[in-house]
Amino acid sequence: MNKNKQEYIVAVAGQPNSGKSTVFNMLTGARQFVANYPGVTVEKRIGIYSYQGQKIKLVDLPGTYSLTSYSLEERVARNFLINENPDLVLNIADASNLERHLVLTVQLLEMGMPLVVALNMMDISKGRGFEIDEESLAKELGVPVVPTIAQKGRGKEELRQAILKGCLGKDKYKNSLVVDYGQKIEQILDELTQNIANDNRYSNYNPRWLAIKLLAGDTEVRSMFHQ
Ligand SMILES: Nc1nc2c(ncn2[C@@H]2O[C@H](COP(=O)(O)OP(=O)(O)OP(=O)(O)O)[C@@H](O)[C@H]2O)c(=O)[nH]1
Ligand SMILES: [Mg+2]
Repeated sequence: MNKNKQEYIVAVAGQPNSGKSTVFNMLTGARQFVANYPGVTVEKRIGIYSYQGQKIKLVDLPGTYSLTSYSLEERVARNFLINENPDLVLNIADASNLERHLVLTVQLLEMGMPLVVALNMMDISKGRGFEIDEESLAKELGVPVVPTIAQKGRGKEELRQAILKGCLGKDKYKNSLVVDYGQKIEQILDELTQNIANDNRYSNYNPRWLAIKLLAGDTEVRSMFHQ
């Protein structure tokens, strides 16, 4: 448990156009400022709010379709998650385009991030005739799923509640989803994961995630092993 820290840091992650900024504004209101990520000109929007006496600091990550290291935005988002070790990640997913948006959700879970999912654009999703079983989705993912219509301020209270709960007991939301890559690959992954877990140079990282990225040929991760 992680009770009564001075402030909790929540990273807001989502694919472009998922409504990240709108959710961010809904949660934080006017208390916002802008900085840059170290060494790059990517804008870093920070917002602060208090909920039930607890200070929560939101950091808006650049919108990315995934968390490989192909683009600057992806590297910035990924490095923030690894190096700053936020208390929670708030993942904004577009409910009207859910399958595509869950790609990022699964990647965040694979990284071992404690997660709350905001299922945004519920109005558009319903308008298109989609029916999403939020409970089953939350069960499958192993993390809370909160429906929102950020543009209309809907879901604000529920989301703030889920965020606070997640910050206070984040371990419950972690590592609940493991993608099975099939026997052959799993065998290699197991061995790599164990070696990485036993090497304290990589203690900042989720060992299985690093093993997956290494196997996938991720250039940034590969370069870590060539030093
Ligand atoms: N109908 C509807 N529109 C929404 C909702 N949330 C956000 N929008 C709209 O969707 C558009 C994109 O929202 P943004 O908040 O800018 O999305 P973003 O993820 O920050 O986008 P980028 O920063 O460009 O990646 C805006 O026009 C919002 O007003 C919602 O729940 N329902
Ligand atoms: Mg935005």
